[in-house]
Amino acid sequence: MALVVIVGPPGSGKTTIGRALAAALDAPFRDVDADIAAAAGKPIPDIFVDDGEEHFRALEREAVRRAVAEHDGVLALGGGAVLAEATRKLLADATVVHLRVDLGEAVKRTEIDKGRPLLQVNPRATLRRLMDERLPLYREVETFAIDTTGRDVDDLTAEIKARLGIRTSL
Ligand code: SKM
Repeated sequence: MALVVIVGPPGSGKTTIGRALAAALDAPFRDVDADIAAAAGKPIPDIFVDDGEEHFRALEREAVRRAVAEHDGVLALGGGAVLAEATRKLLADATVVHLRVDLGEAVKRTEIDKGRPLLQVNPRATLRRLMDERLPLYREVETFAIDTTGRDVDDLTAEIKARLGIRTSL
């Protein structure tokens, strides 16, 4: 069994790069945000509006716990999943790829996406705060980090695959 977990701030490319990495490894891809929306029967912005962020975080902790237990392959977490100490503990023994990105590029990559409830108001300032607050948490769980700023998906995928080769038999 081999699991590769992808973490990083909004706009770091977790879903895009995670999907490409899974294809390159010939392994299944799973996205915890998609799991949460499917289980709730509604999109994530609706969960935030109807039930609040705290409820979303509880759903997220459970979805991560389940996915880590079940999944073989590449698993992308939501940008805020590492806020939960229980989740960080769960990742202590996993292979975790931390995707980094500059603030300017994260703003560009996320600005047209209405599916990001935390970034609807003042996205640049919000992203800066989230990235500052969360960087130590991503670092705590990472096996290695890779900066995605200005790099294309194929190039990143090849580098991650090469670095994983040392650590996993996937
Ligand atoms: O999990 C979703 C949700 O919109 C919250 C979030 C965050 O806290 O950065 C990121 C997304 O992946």
